[in-house]
Amino acid sequence: MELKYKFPKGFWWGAASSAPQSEGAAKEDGKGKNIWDYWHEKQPNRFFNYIGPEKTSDFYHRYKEDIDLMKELNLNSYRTSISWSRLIPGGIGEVNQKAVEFYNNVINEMFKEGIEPFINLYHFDMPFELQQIGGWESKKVVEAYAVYAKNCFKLFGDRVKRWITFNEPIVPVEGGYLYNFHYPDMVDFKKAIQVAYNTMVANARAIEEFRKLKIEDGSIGIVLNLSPPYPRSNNPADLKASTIADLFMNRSFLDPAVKGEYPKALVKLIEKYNHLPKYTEENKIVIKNNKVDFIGVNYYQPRRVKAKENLPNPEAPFMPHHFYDEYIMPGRRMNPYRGWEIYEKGIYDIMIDIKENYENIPCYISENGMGVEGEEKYISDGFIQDDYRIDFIKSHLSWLHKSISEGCNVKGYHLWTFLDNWSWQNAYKNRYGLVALDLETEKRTIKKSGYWFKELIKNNGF
Ligand code: BGP
Repeated sequence: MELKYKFPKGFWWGAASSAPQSEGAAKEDGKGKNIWDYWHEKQPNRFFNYIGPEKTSDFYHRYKEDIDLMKELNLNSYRTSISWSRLIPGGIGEVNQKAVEFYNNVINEMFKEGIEPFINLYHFDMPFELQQIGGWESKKVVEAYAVYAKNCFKLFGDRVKRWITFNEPIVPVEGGYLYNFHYPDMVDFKKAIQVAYNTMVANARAIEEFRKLKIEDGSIGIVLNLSPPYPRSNNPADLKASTIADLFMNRSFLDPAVKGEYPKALVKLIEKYNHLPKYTEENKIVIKNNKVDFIGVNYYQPRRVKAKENLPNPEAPFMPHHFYDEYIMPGRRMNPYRGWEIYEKGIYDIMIDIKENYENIPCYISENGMGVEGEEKYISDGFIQDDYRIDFIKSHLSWLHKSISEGCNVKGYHLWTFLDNWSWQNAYKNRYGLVALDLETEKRTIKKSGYWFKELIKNNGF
């Protein structure tokens, strides 16, 4: 068969998920509470149809069945995370042996089936006790994370070679401290900046511990949700708005992770408004000396911006949106269920940026996907005919392919996600999987996209 898009040999084809979104068993075998367990207990109304993280798709008990299915779909790699509150209930102290047994079983089973595990240490799931002492605002939590990370490397690093410190570290900052979609549900720019900074100190501390252990063939990276900002026009005011959005939303994590320092323009801007975080010389040095080996890029939607239309209310809480407005481009194509624009070229623009401005550091697409509500209506012949998802993947892959042909150092593509999973406040509203989950029976059924993905991997292209 003549393929239009052939990918490099050894390309990582797989999918991503996370512990809190798939494991369930939130109260079993000694697992401690994390902020999601707590928030759902206190305010179940914040979650779509009141569904919380206690059940989800039950990977804790069904991991064998799921890994079998991954193999059936030819996945050669898969990212999930370790739940900090499962491994170390309370976040500090003794390691929970039941959790060690579970993660060992998962990792061994994946290797047995020829699927390489990519293990992420933190996917939005702060142990509740640590949130009570300030979460990422607290230096003590940063150190507890470094200890937790070291434990993970020691326990599983003999087999796991690809480690990730954080998934989308900007999201808990936005969700928890600015825009009300994660616990602790605060609106406080100063805290947001401190949390963002401390997360990057924690990232560097974990990398420092990782390097000390000299794990053979091991590499460690970070997963960032990036999008080049697209200004409404070339008007200088729109361009300025776009540059500032870029500093806040992309460079704020990309630069310290890859270059070991923050962009000067960002520091200057935050300083001007008197919001610099507390830091020590030691923090600066640890960030400088501990850079990532690779970047995972999560890409779902572009960010379009324009100059502010109205002066911000001087009494309203300070926000990054003090400097720019979101721009709703006429004629944009939308995924109406998630409310996200679909713009495939974004994936290419990000890769070119990494190539040109970040020394072409190895990277891969660590998430990309399409969440759709009410997919049952597309069932025919007993399974979901999700041609829209196949089209979505194809069109993104074609732009990714173009970036590779222009020399970008792209190692793989992981779809969000393998099996319909629990999505934070949206719970099971939008389904992203290659495999459908029946919430009542827990039955798994491969969708048309799953069969297509299987062929894609088999052919290493389409
Ligand atoms: C990313 C997260 C994932 C996943 C995905 C889909 O930001 O890393 O955890 O949830 O987005 O988004 P959502 O679940 O909000 O629809």
